[in-house]
Amino acid sequence: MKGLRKSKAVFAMALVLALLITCGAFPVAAQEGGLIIGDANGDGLVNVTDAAILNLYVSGYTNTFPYDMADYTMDVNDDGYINRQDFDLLNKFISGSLASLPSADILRNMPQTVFQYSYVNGAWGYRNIRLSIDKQGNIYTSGNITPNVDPSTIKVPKIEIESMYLDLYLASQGTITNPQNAACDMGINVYGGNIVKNGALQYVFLKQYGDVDQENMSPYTQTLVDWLDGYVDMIY
Ligand SMILES: [Ca+2]
Ligand SMILES: [Ca+2]
Repeated sequence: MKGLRKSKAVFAMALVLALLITCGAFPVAAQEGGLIIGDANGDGLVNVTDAAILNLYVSGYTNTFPYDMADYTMDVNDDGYINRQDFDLLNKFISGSLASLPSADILRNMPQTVFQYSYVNGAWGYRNIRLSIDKQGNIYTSGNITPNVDPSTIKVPKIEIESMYLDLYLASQGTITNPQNAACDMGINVYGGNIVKNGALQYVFLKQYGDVDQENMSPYTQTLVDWLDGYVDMIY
C-alpha cells in the first residue's frame, strides 16, 4: 500500500455534504471541469511548468503538489504510483512525441454507465433498489423502495466521477475473495462498476455484503464503496 496514491473521495463527499448542510439544497454541477491529466498546478494547462513540478516530486525534493487533485492528474499512466515513468511520459507528451497520456485515454473511453449499486431482499416480501451513476454524473434509481430524495436533483461533479473511475480502473486488478455465507434475511448489497479496458466493456466487482459477503481485495475498493454509499445514503 505504501507509495500508492491517495484518494480524494472522502474530501469530495465531505464537500457535497457540507454544501447540503449549509445551503439546504443540492449542489448542481459544483465543479464543471474534469481532471486534466498532466496538470500538476491546477492552472488547466499541461506544459513544462508541470514537468518541472513533477521532476521535483519524483526526485524527492518535495512530497506535495500545488494542486489537490494532482494525486490523480500526475499518475499519467494510472498504475497507482507517481514516479519516473510518469515523468518520462509527460515529457514525451509535452514535446509532441506522444499524442495523448494513458490516463487521459482511459477517461476518454469511459463507458456510459459507470457505477452501480443494488440491494435485493426476498425475506418478508421482495424489496429491491438499483442505483447507477453515468459518466455525465446523473444518478438513476429503480426498484420498489421509494427514494427519500429525487435522484434527478443531484449531479455528481465530473471531477469526482473521473477520479473515482481511475480508482475503479485500478480496482479491476484486485483479486476477489470467495463468497461467504454471513447472515439470513438481511438481503444482499452489491457495489461495482464498468470500465472499458483494451476496447472491451468489463464489469468490476467491488463488494457485496448482507446474507453473503464477498470482496475485491484491491486497496481502492473501500474508498469506492464508501463514496458510492455516500450517494446511496443521500437518496435513501
Ligand atoms: Ca499546469
Ligand atoms: Ca504512474
